[in-house]
Amino acid sequence: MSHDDCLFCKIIAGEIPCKKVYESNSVLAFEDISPQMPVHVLVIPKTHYDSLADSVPPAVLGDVFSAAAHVAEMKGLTKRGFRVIANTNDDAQQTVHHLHVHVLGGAPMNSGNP
Ligand code: DGP
Repeated sequence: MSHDDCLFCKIIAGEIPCKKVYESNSVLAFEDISPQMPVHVLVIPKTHYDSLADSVPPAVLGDVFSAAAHVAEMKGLTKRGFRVIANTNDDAQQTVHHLHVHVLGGAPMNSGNP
């Protein structure tokens, strides 16, 4: 189900452009518009869920995390390592309320990185 006022639903619908990295029947991965690391890709389910706290079916989470691992491999991050982060609701400063994970890597990280 798509939400009319959701930015990421608009990206999925092709109404807003993105730099696509990977796509399957159930997920889309694209470059973050404001990268915080040399590699910063967002992976989103094509079905709208507000966040990780939105009773997301395990199959959807599996597809999202499998795609995150695939994107990390595509970007050459597997050997050196990478982070997968899901900011969830206000305390975590989630700004786009469509479930997404950030795939971050390409340089050493510490606690100061996202
Ligand atoms: P979060 O804080 O976890 O909700 O992260 C949302 C991310 O979405 C943030 O890193 C910036 C990114 N973003 C926001 N608007 C756009 C957009 O229009 N296109 C792309 N590619 N990324 C966006």
